[in-house]
Amino acid sequence: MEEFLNKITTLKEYLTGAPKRIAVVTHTNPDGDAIGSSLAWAEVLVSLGHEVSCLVPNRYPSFLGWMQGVENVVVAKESQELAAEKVAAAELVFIMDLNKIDRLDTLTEAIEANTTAPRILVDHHLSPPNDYTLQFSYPDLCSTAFLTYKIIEQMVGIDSISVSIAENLYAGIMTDTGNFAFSTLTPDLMRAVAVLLERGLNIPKVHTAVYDSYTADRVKLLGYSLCHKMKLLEEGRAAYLSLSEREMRQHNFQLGDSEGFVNYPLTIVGVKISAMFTETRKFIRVSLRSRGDEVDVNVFARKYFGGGGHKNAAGGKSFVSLRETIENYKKAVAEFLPTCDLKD
Ligand SMILES: [Mn+2]
Repeated sequence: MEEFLNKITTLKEYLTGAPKRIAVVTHTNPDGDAIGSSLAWAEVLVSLGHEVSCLVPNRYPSFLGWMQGVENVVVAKESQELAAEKVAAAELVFIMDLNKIDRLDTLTEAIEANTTAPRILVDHHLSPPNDYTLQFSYPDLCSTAFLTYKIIEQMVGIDSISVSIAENLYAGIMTDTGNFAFSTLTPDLMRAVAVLLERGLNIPKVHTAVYDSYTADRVKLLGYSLCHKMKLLEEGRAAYLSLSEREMRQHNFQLGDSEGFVNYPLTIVGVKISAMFTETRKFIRVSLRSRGDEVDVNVFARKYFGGGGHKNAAGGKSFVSLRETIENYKKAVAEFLPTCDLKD
């Protein structure tokens, strides 16, 4: 706690005095936590008088389109020049919900070219590289949105939380915890949610906006995936789903449509690890999920798919075909599960 407060003091020093141009950057394929924490933090910075731009490497999914401020987010893939300009002009850069800036596509170059702006990390992923000017790295926290809440609480106080800040933070917490179903759910987190409610959060509104906003194509793709593409392995202890580019095209796939599919196999009794493989033009995207302490998919992702993440949610990439990727997964779970302390 003392260490945290010392960091807040340093952060305050960066943010007092003359207004600054600030870039708030978050990860590729931005999710609810990435966008929610970025927008909430940006709103705080604006309220302190700063000029703030939120940047993402590629477009956020449409189920986040309701968030206040999201229309101003600069999508580097679509507005490359503007994004480069904003990063180049920044006097301070916040890196939200990721720890390695080499995973930001075209934004990586822009950030590295800006050698004068201090870089401040706000993140909950494991093993940050330790090369930030100031580093808020708390892998024990469920989400970057919760970490952002804690920073706001200490830096400017909870009275400065507006309805939109409350909603955006809640959306991040809700999505990163699977709607409070997994991850580190602490009394502290619930107290923070209570404060967000006091500040005007409407939980059903955010829940509906995020979870009941799918297209018919997306719901049909889920049905297709579960019915035809879900396979069980290792006597029902492991599962996977896969979607080829052709199958996604047939279902008018939109970015973000397969979000969350990987969680479904974990609703089957006995399944300890679930994987989802989606084919892109350049590689196979690998998403991994587990529940509880038995199977650490962060370790699994690092070992077999050159990726990482959290204990119960991780990801990686595979540069062989979809079929070979699935074969590799089968071998990997056969090798990995016996090393885990499985309770049944
Ligand atoms: Mn997150």
